[in-house]
Amino acid sequence: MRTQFSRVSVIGLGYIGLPTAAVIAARGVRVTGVDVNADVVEVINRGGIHIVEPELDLIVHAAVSTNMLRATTRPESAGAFLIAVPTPFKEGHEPDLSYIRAAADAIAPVLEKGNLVVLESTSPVGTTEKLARWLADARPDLSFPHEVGEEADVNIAYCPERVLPGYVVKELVENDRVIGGITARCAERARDLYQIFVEGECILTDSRTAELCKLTENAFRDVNIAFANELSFICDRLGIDVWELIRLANRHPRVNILNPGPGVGGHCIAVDPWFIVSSAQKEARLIRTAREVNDAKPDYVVQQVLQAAGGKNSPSVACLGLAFKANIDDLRESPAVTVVSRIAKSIDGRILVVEPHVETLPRSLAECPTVEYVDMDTALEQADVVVLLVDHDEFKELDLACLCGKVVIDTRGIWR
Ligand code: SAJ
Repeated sequence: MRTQFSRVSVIGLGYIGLPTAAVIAARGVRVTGVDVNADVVEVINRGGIHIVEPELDLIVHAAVSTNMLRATTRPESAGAFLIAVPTPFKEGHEPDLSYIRAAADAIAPVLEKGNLVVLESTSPVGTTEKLARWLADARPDLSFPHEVGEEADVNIAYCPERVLPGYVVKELVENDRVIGGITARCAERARDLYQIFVEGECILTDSRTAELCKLTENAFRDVNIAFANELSFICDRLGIDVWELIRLANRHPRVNILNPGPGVGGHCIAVDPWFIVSSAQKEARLIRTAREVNDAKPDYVVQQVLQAAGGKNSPSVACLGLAFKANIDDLRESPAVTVVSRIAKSIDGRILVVEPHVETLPRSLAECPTVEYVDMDTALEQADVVVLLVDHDEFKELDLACLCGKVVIDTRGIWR
């Protein structure tokens, strides 16, 4: 692959950084991956991976064994730096930019004239300009685009990741990318970097628009899921089957309602809309309300379970699924975990958890004395109440005769 970047450095080797590093390396460009976690660095340098994502093990192993990818804890000089570190929120749903700040501090000493720095982390509007200011403060000997425009020694751009967990390797290559430069030249240089591995279209804009674009995509989905969840509340009040309602409404050619569930989980959709709310408090009314509607759903499910279990002495409740969505093992910000832990706090019976995608309970649940990790047969044999929390394929294939005589709460509508 002919490119102006003879070496690319990826800062943060997590769910996005590691696959990106491996895909670039697979195109014949040398990649240095940087992570603060020495254990992660060691696993990768042995050709292994520390996260679960289909196909990732193969491409990382190939990249490391051909010496195209090497991991380290300290940044080294490179032609381009791609930052993919987390941006969680702090108290009061305010964005926490400390990982980006730490990445800036780490790469500043090795920056050189002619470098490109691209931020991929989901970020509130204005973060890329902040990154430029942090780098400029650390390196007064270099010029930066927010000060001198197109003449800058270092180019800086924002290019958000948009990949769906479970399909990362495919979507990294195939999805279109929105690339926002602090100047037009910054965006063009970043496009040259992404064209090494992206087969989708690379569309150029400014950094602030690209930042809001990423947040908008996830807020759009959150608002649409909130609409579906609100319909589930309305239907319960009116004695109507929400799944039947949505199926019928979606027969309209311009209506496409998403699915209600036990709440919205994961580290993206439940977080990113708050970055819009925090920067435009007064204006972002719908986006804030959607977050509140979705966040209210786990407690609503808990109340349904308590009601169902109400008449029984020490009821046993089977909870099917812990992951934040179907067919993955990721429990981060999972509404299913929240529901299970709140049920455990509210009833004195046994809580029988089935999750075919993990081997043990997460610590927060293992600490609850009434929560047990069991297989499906045990759960269905012993439970009085069955709560379906995740639409895993294993649960879809269940013979519904097993549910006979139980009170069933199906939060995903797969057993209708
Ligand atoms: N969910 C519902 N009902 C639905 C769809 C989803 O309750 O109809 C729930 C899921 O069960 C899950 C949550 O929403 O708990 C989020 O799942 P998801 O599949 O909608 O999204 P993520 O978090 O896996 O990935 C999203 C994607 N963004 C969009 O689809 C706009 C992905 O493309 C982004 O790259 C990713 O966020 C990210 O990293 O930002």
